[in-house]
Amino acid sequence: QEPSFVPKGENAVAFDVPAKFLPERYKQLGTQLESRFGEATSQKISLVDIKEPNLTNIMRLGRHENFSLFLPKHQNIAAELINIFMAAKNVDELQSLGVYCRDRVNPYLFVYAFSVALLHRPDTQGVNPPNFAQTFPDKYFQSGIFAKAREETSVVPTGSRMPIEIPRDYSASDLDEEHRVAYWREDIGVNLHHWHWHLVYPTNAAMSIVNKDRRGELFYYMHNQLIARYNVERLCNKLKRVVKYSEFEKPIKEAYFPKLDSLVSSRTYPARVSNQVLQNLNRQQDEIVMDVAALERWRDRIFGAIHSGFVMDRDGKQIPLTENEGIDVLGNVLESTILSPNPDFYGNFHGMGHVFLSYIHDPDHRHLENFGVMGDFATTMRDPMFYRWHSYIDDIFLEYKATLPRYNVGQLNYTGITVDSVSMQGEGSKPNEINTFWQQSDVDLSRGMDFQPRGSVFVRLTHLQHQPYTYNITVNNASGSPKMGMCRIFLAPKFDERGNPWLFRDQKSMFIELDKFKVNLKAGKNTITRMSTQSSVTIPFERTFSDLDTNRPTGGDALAQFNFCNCGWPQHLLLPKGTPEGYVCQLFVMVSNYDLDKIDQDETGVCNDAASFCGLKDKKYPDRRSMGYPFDRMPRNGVDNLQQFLTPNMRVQDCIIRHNNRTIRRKN
Ligand code: CUO
Repeated sequence: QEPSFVPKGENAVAFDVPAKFLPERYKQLGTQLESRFGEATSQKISLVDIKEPNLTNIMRLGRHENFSLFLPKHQNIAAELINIFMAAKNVDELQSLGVYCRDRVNPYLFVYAFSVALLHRPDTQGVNPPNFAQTFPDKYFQSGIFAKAREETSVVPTGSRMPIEIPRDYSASDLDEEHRVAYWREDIGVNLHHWHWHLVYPTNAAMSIVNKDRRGELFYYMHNQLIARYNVERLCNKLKRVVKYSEFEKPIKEAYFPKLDSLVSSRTYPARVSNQVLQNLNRQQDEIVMDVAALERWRDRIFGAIHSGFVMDRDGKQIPLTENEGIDVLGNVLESTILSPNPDFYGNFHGMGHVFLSYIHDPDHRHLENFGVMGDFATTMRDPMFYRWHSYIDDIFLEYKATLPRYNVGQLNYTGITVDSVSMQGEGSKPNEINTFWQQSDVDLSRGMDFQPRGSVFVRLTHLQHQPYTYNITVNNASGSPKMGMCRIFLAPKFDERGNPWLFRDQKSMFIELDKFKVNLKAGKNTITRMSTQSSVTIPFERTFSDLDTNRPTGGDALAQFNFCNCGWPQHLLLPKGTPEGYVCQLFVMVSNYDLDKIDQDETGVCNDAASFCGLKDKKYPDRRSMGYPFDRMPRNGVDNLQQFLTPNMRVQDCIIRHNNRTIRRKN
């Protein structure tokens, strides 16, 4: 009799696993495993026979190690496993390969590589794996809750179980001023978005997977927006903008104690105490032997490329950094990806920065410690150092952007089109005044807790939320004929940390994108209304939180491409927190000439709701302009402030974001 493995859950489905698929240890246990796992099975899936893949290199990463996509060793292993899954001739073979590998290779690695394959194989479009935060809750929730969850599931029957509440302040206290924005850094939606973005845009895999339209530029822009959003959030919490981390010999004052345990490696994510200094790395086991000086060398060469206007490829040929495509090249150089024209010369600046910071507590492995949260895409945004490091990355991109020609009035204006008024209207609120508050939502943990009694167990977490609102925009089209425009909505604080109005050159880096959409303008007056939930930056609230098992769309085109669909900023953080007294922002709306913006392609399809940050699946980025337009460049001569920047097709409106410090429970 052949044994079966059963995924968890009451209506479990089991694979009928041929004996030769089983790892050696389990082969001996055959029928005993059947009785251990087989009892709740309601359906069995048989598997086709396959030629066993060679996993020798892949298994150099142990089953119980942590997995980091920043480490070149792990990247190469992941690329190899992705290739194995991509090469499967059909879905049946892929399924067999999945079962075969699942019990041999590292679980994080497996889920990553399998997800990338599902996302990129033409025959698995519409497959919907479970929410990553449910598969690996240890990367998203503080470690203390798992013992409680075990207790709850062991003692209390399903139906009577109470959600386990995660307090808002668990990773530090207010003695640490950086903790004021921990609610944002540790938000589940923020960290899920970041994980999914890097899943959609890997640095190392087959060329056909990595080489997506403008992916280097999107690396710049998406992370540029993360920094802008973090800075606005800091200002709302009376913190100054984040200070870039560029002096590698200086102690790092920001400490971080993540309070996360890896359930796979049974280790705590190491902490970083205050005043650590970057050290040379000598970790043989991770195949990382590198001096801090390498980072400095790469940095200097990248600045050299920016100022000379070209990068040099492997053969010494100059690749000019052109006005439109230069940022894309630079993005791939800096990140760095296999698209970098010369990885030996420009190195792996961004990725190795993550690695150096993630090993700062044990640079030569003498304590046998693993990497900290900075070494993992799923956790790195929790750490204050993520923002200091990415501010530096952003600064390098902005240094490059400052070399580009500035937009003249003709490149900004849309002749004949005037934006007459704009406003934000929350339900039951005064115009241009939006409220934020705390909300509690529940997430089911049970999928990520193997070998436990069955049934759901929920955690209840508290996150920021804003009231839904609508933009009302009136536009006059004096051209005499119908026109099409691209409506671009941004928001920035009205004042700097000192309460002074901004210089445009500083404020432009504080504008966060809220939405971007096409508008049809008839001749004469037009009124545009758009809901906050329609934002091109965010995914719907439900997609961050719900158990996708019970909410998955069904049938044909409605089937969501999960991994892609879950790339997107969380709707509940579309707006910054604001302040109790009312934080003054400037809402900016521009209607640009669609003839110059449009990409000729069919844009219908699923998962196109967060295109600003994530692009469109298998399509071109749906906006021809430089990402961040019109704020991506230095202003033309004579423009010192936002008012001077405006052309008739733009409009600014003051608005207030008011934080109400009460907590509301979301109904499930
Ligand atoms: Cu997203 Cu540094 O790129 O983490």
